Amino acid sequence: MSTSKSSKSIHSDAIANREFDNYYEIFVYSFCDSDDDGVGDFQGVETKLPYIKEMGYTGIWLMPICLSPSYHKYDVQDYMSVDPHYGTMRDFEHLVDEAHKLGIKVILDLVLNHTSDKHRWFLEAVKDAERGNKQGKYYNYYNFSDYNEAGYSTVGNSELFYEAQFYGGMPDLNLDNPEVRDELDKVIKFWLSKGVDGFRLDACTNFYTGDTVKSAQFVGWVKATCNKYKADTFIVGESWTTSGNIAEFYRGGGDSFFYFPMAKDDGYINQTLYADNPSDYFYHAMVELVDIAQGHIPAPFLDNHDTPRIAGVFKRDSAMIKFGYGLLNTLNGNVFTYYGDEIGMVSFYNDPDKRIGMLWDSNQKRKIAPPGVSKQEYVFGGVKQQQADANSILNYYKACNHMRLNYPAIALGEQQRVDYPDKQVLIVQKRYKQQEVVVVINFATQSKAVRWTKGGDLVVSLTVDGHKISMDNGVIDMPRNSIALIKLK
Ligand SMILES: [Ca+2]
Ligand SMILES: [Ca+2]
Repeated sequence: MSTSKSSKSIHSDAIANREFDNYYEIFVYSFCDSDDDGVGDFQGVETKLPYIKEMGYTGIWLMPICLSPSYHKYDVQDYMSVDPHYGTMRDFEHLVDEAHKLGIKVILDLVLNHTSDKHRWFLEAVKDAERGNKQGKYYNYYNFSDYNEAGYSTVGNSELFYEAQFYGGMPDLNLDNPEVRDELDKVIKFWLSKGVDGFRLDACTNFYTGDTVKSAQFVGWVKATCNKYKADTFIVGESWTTSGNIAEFYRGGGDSFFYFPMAKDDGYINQTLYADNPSDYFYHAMVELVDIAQGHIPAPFLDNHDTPRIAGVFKRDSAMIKFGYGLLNTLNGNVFTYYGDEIGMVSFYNDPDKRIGMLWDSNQKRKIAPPGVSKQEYVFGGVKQQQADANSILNYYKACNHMRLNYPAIALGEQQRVDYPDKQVLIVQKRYKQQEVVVVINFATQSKAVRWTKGGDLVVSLTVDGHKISMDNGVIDMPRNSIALIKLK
């Protein structure tokens, strides 16, 4: 891996003016443990902000931080608190302030579809239900039924049922109830007043299960609510569904939705590596991503805390891991990266395995392990070791992130394919404002001499094995699985 221009400097002007972000998803529990009690915390994240900035991430998404009976905290017990395992509210506010000083935005995971069954509202609702008080205030915060329907659970030993699409410990809120909307309005206002820059909305397809239009409108309501309290918030929805449904979500008024068809083993990026005609296949994905977003912000990614880690999908092959991330970073929009992927962390069988401790140093004695971990293994070494290796996965990730920051046309530009008579080579021109760049991709596992007669400067070379890209006399000499960025103007 090498870059022909220094990728070290992110110009502060560029941060102030940037219209897109490189987001980094953090599970606070497993990221960095400042007091060595076995659980990561806000102060731990704060100590790693300079690392996050240096890597070229300009925003962090914190998985849920509110008081919760679970380790993952997707079942909220009190929306206006922080879980004491992670620290105090003061610690959180300090983290947000320090992030902002470094030009890093902070968005929070907001779980509005359901609460914990330990939430006060649900405890009161169950009392109402058991008394048969169907007019009760809290009874109507949830969706009770006399019939056991799909996605419903039983109240105690009664013959009453409540909607819980995930499991009984996560009762779905009645989002049609104006009183519930008022409560959630207060929650949104509360966190925006703490300085956060937006939210990742959990479980968007379940807001109104089976009704994408209503679910999308609810996301639009969240965005409108944010607008009441703060300008320039960013809302990204978990839309684990088809491209058609994601298009429907974009019509509801949210800013951005995760593009699941790009991610995972069956997603476009991994499938590109096996396609007969990778250039056609991948260009189709580049265009579809933008078309589906309909002028809003695409949100491509490879994996997250719910999916197998991408290093395993790419068969623990460092060349494939690098190239896959390189392809991701040629796409428009706000790219999301799951913590630990930059060192090639792998996952195994269950959810906790996908959320193990970040490895800061191969020699660190204590490795964070969330409850229920079945297997914990680190294949490519820790951050410290990979920082020292110019050809590490980490340094490739860093080069990709800085490429996006230095050339906004990649994230924001209009795309146009340049014809080329080799299906293993894709050439795409991207134009944004005064900037014009050309992305050249060699999908082949052997080197290619690519004809290029339109000139420009070779400004970024992303290679997987330490070989360099060169451009001379109308030919770009591209090693296997390499990506070149040429700046026209
Ligand atoms: Ca701790
Ligand atoms: Ca729901």
